[in-house]
Amino acid sequence: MKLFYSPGACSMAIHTLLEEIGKPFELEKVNLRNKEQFSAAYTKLNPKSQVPALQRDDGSVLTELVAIATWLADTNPERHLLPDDPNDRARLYEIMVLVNGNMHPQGITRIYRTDKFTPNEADYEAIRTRGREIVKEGVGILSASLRDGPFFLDRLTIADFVIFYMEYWIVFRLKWQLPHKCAVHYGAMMARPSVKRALETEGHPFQQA
Ligand SMILES: N[C@@H](CCC(=O)N[C@@H](CS)C(=O)NCC(=O)O)C(=O)O
Repeated sequence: MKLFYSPGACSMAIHTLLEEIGKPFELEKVNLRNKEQFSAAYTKLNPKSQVPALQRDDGSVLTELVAIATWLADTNPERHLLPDDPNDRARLYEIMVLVNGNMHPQGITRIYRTDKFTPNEADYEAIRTRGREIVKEGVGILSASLRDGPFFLDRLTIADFVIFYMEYWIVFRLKWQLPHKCAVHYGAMMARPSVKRALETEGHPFQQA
């Protein structure tokens, strides 16, 4: 199994999850700054030109981090990373979609990849302001959705790895203070050996900036 990732990108959710599962995997870096996601070799693998992408042992490639996380949880049932209870499952997808389907593509992307929203540089500041508002609204919902802690449900699940990458960006990219419940969640994730290993491998992205 091989994870195509970029240091500090949302692929961090899958990288940390693979470390948590603890089975062997390979890593291949796709340097987004150098536009390697658009190379012929990579687009053949993932026509969306994005990370993460997971190449499985049969050669097939899975994209979309929520789908990859779900597949990893389902194929490693002994780790109990996905609940059976329909209500818990629904809540899990509700929060993962908030983070990965709204805060990231509508908020963070507006702030850091403003060019995706307009060709007109004069509009950049207004778009970035709206991006910050979207992330802020999302953090409010996320914080209200967390229990007293430390995890999203009463035990570690795939949602925690998805929430974590957003918290990491809020801390090290936006340099905002996390609300209390998010800070507790973030602290618990940062303390996990799996997360430490993944961050070490990725070179602690954004932490020196
Ligand atoms: N919907 C995709 C989004 C992945 C995504 O946006 N990845 C970003 C990095 S955080 C990327 O590869 N960006 C490269 C680009 O847009 O050029 C997922 O959930 O996996």
